[in-house]
This record gives sequence, C-alpha cells and structure tokens, in this order.
Amino acid sequence: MKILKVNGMRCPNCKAAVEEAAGKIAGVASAQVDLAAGELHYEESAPVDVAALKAAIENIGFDPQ
Ligand SMILES: [Cu+2]
Repeated sequence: MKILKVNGMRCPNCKAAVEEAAGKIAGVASAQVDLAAGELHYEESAPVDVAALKAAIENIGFDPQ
C-alpha cells in the first residue's frame, strides 16, 4: 500500500471526492482515505504517476503533500 498525505479533507464528502479522483488515475487499483490521519491509502496495479495523482487531487480543491 502507498500513502499520500492530503491536507484539507474534513468530512465524508471530501473522503469520497478524493477517493473518486484517485480511482481515475491509471494504475490505481483501489483508493481509501483515512480522514483521521489525513491520508490517502492506495494500491497499485501498475506504477502510478504520483504527479498526476497529486494534480487530480489539487484540481478538486485539496492539498496533497
Ligand atoms: Cu468535506
């Protein structure tokens, strides 16, 4: 499992939005947000372009680290 720190996620809607955005990135097999930790946890089926993943999360208003 890979972990990406994401700031700005506060509620179940944020969680769902980030999981959906991450799920659209090539190579992301599954994505789950840990709201308490402020982290996106994801599994790779192929190497993920982390810059593209971060850009997708920024585009919906969150702040990946
Ligand atoms: Cu929210």
